[in-house]
Amino acid sequence: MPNGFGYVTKGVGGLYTVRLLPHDAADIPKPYEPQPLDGQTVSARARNFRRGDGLLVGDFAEVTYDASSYTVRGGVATPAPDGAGIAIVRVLPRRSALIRPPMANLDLLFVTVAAAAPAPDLETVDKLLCIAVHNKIAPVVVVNKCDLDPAAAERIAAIYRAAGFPVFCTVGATGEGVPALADYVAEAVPRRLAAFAGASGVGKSTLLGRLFPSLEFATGDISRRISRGKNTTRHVELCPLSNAPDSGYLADTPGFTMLDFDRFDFFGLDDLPAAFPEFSPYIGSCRYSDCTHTKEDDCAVRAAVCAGKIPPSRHETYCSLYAVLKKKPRWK
Ligand SMILES: Nc1nc2c(ncn2[C@@H]2O[C@H](COP(=O)(O)OP(=O)(O)O)[C@@H](O)[C@H]2O)c(=O)[nH]1
Ligand SMILES: [Mg+2]
Ligand SMILES: [Zn+2]
Repeated sequence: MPNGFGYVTKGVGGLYTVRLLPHDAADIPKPYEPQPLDGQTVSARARNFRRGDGLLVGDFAEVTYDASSYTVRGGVATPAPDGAGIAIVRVLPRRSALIRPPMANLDLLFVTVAAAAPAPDLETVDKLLCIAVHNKIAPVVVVNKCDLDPAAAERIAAIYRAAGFPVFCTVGATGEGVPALADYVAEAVPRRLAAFAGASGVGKSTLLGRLFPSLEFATGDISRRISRGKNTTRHVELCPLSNAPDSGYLADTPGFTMLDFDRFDFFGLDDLPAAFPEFSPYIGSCRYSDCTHTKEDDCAVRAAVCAGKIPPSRHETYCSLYAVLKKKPRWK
């Protein structure tokens, strides 16, 4: 049976979209013979997955199909639009897998926050950054809507610069600051998977639209103009940056507030200190070897906070996550 390999770019109601690589793409496991649908984007259903083995957008998958699943005209094969006869039969090992946003193989996460409207929620920013760091996904901070409160934008940017993250300040609405972000994306995203995440309304879709005018991202803006209800991002969808087989992918994600460490197993208590990279120079220099870095005397992390080397808001998030994770049953 013909087969093919590619990234799952979308999955809605059990129907997945897979962008099959051309037969000569480096990422296809060898040996591999050219197949009719190589290089095409197909709809497919998942088959033979054990229950609970959910597929994620970003998974690198193998599909198989039979001759009834495509039509040939003028030597070009066109896949069935409803995915009939095309099945995802295997997922290749993941580089990473996230619950929020629900994606596999992410390499970069652009954590987006607005200077105002919605009011900046730094705990959510910190949680997303922790999840990225823990999963070895390169974190980037984007402070958008800088026009609405330039002073707040500068305060937020200073916190994350001090913590050692790359930070970009933008105005999605006018494009201010977007070229520097575009340069970073052009440098970092090819051959990789990246996503924009952050609370609803911070301007993720607007920024993506600025970065890639040819791609379509649903923004809050458009909905009002065409006035047919809310037109916001509902699903994670990977957008290829070009038609090249080694093109990178960028995903818009729905805004979410469900970064509940109590409910979800993002990581355990033992993993918490390492999820704050700016703590690392101090860990090991505390008075007590089992220091929790929350309230002990002679804690080198707390001393660094007092000395202005670690932003206080970062340590506050650490302490609140510590309290939540401590109450959970031990991470297996
Ligand atoms: N003032 C201002 N408004 C913005 C900016 N960026 C986006 N917006 C607006 O904020 C609203 C939400 O944007 P959207 O991209 O849908 O946010 P998302 O939910 O994060 O994808 C829209 O009405 C945008 O026009 C900005 O930099 N400044
Ligand atoms: Mg959106
Ligand atoms: Zn300590």
